[in-house]
Amino acid sequence: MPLDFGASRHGSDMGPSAIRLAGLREKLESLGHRVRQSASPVRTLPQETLDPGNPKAKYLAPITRWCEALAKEVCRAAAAGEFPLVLGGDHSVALGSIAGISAVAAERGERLGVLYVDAHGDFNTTETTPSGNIHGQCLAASCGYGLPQLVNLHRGTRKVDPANVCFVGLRDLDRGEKALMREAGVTAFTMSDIDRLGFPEIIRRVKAFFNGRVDCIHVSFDMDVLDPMFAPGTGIPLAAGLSNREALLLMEEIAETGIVRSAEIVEVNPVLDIRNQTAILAVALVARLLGEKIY
Ligand SMILES: [Mn+2]
Repeated sequence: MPLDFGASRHGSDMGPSAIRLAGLREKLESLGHRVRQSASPVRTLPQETLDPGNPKAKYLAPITRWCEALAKEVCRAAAAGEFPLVLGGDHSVALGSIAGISAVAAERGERLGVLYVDAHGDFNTTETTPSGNIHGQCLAASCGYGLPQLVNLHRGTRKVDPANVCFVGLRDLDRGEKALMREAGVTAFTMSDIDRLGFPEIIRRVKAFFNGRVDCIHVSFDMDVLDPMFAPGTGIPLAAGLSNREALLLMEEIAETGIVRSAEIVEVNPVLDIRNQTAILAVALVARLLGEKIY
């Protein structure tokens, strides 16, 4: 999903190419998976060619249009028994992927959970946003808060119950979004929790959180959750993040639940990267999520 309209720093529209060049298809095929489609189902325009419009929700019209197309494609793939793996793009693409997978879950009468691995909350609305960027509003909208154009995308209802959303790696929240997250009742394991309890205990709690609460999990992975030492190629790098080893282990362990049905990996920005290392790490993370074991 080569869409970077949700972020101020351009370049994550090249993320899917960078991830493909880092060997995604070869890695997945080496694990025994069959890759059905590696080209984007949508054709986007460069951000700089369009007018941002509403300063509190920049590029709202093109984002909703393209995320609608993405939702249809995710829905089609999941309904056909495929594993939709969305390559971002900035995090606003989550609006489309979560809309698509939630439609399939609802049809099957399944409860959807979201593992949101991100340094940021992405839980602003037009009332609280400091930047007007939609990648900072995408999870709030998926949970039913914010502009009706985003909340009602694809199917005119909330996509995921915030009580079924679990964060890992949070370390930077805007004041307004923090209040809304608390009110909504999302669960968060912050970097401080990780430092207090240790990562294995956090993983145990994440798995316990989903166990029995949901029937399927969507993994939404923002590369900025990683420490910039490991992932410099991302739009809003923030110090004191996850190590590559912690992130790889988290993917391996969440895969063990056996109920991960879809995922996205977002905010790979090759313009800011060093020798494509962020995309290379993205491929390694996806591989762990899709069954790779060291031994
Ligand atoms: Mn994000």
